[in-house]
Amino acid sequence: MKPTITAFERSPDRGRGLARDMRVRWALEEVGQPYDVRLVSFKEMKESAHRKRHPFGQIPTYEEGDLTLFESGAIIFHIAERHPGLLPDDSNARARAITWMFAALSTVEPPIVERSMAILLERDKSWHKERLPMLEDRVQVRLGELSSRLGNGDWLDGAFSAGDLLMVTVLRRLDGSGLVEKYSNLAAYVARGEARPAYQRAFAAQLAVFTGKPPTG
Ligand SMILES: N[C@@H](CCC(=O)N[C@@H](CS)C(=O)NCC(=O)O)C(=O)O
Repeated sequence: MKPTITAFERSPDRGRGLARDMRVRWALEEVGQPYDVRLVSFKEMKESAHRKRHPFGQIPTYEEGDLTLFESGAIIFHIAERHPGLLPDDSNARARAITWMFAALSTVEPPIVERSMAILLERDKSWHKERLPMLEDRVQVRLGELSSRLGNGDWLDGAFSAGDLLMVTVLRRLDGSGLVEKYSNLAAYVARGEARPAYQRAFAAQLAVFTGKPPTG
């Protein structure tokens, strides 16, 4: 059954692929599953029809027959469980890949989001300039640790997995900050993810929403 996901009708990132529907699109492209997209405005996201899909009035959501899911990590786990290609068959390798999914969402993403939110919402506060270096330090600590673990590897643990998919999308949220570029292996890791044909298709599809023109290529 063809799933339907939700995405911003007009993404605040202007098509840079930083919104979390991008990770769901990418996962669906990796496993070759076609999907439909329901675009929602900020107003619609907070209305009861959408809150039935997503209790917190956010995107992305995922509908497939009777099943409705929210939380990008849970959606990607669901996709990875039902299709080959995003989680290894070996049970220990699979458990480690799932661990990287959690690491991306619960250890690496929070300080990155906190920094972005501070820049977005607290720029005019008198204490912003004092707080920002502390938030950036927290991000740098995580990036340094991740960089050490990745070393010369192409991916975090053997073959590309849903853990890498989430980690790359999380690191992409630092786009334009120059922070990832301080770690050449992390910058190469993100570029490796972005070079995947499935990523390219997903990126083109979300960009087409913003430009109003069909994806090319
Ligand atoms: N933990 C959630 C976060 C969802 C989230 O923050 N979505 C953003 C878009 S990337 C959103 O809908 N923001 C609008 C809002 O919160 O009002 C997930 O991973 O799906």
